[in-house]
Amino acid sequence: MVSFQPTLNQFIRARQQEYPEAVGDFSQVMNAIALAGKLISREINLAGIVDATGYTGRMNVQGEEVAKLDEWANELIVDLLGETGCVCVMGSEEVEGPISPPGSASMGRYAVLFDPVDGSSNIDIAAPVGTIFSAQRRVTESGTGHMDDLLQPGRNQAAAGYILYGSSTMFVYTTGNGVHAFTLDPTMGEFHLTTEDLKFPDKSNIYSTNEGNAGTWLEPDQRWVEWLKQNDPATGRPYSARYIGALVADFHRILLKGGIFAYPGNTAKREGKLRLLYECSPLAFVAEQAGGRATNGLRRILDIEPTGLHQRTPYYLGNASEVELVERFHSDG
Ligand code: FBP
Repeated sequence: MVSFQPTLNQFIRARQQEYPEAVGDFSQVMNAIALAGKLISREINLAGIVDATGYTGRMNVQGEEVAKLDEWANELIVDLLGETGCVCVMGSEEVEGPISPPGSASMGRYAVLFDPVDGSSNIDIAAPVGTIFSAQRRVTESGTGHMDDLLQPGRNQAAAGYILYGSSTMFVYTTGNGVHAFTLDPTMGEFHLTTEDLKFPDKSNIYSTNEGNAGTWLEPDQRWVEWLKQNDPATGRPYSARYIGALVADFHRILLKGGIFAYPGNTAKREGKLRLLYECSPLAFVAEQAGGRATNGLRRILDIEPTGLHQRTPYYLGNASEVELVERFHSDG
């Protein structure tokens, strides 16, 4: 038997035995997301050639300029998920309201949330970007899906993960049974397993945050970041600062090298910038499955009851010890 690393499809099929009730919908949803990832990876690599850089001139529901690739990738993911017939409703960073797949395709069992191109301001400088996704079983009985199927606390996620478009294209996901990472072989067009059951390393003195905002942060965050920078080798300080400006890429480094990513709130925007449902919850699920932790400074991200599709939250995730440290700064007030 010729040995090679199993493909994503083979790995999901092999693990399907863990779910006796499985009928194949889940693997169809994951395969649609993986296919979207391969196509987006190619488009990003050729961005300057295929005129995929720059902006559409439109603003999205977040009040942000829409990059051409944001729009293209959003439509691609909606189409591919819609075609599976397994998805009853979708929520995207790029679209104000719930997205219903056409016709009977909207009767599916899964509700899917996604950020088509995370960190899209990095596209034009050829720096890493990502796609973030989260799938949960519907809560409404039948028929076309509904906002209620999307507005579920993160602990209800059936699967979550991201695709990183960096020096290589990675697919990282969890279904609540560990975190598994795959690398795209563009010559074969296949994601191959590279790490099974990924765990945060123990060592962790890297912090990743836009410290340029520190002047408007709330006092506990200002004290926390000053503490990280003091010179005290006994406690591994000063920490090293690393920031790419794309959540997926900054999180992937923290997952492999250890440390903490933070996007605090500030005096003007106490809720911060990052979106709970399609940025923070999915990566929080991955972080917890890798032995880490994710909070808003006071509360577990996966226990926050969502009230709006595009709601934001202060965000801290990484090694459990590092997140607990920043929580102590917040609870000391
Ligand atoms: P989008 O690009 O999907 O809107 O994501 C938001 C984001 O770019 C994150 O990826 C990143 O962590 C953060 O915003 C960067 O914000 P800032 O430029 O304020 O540091």
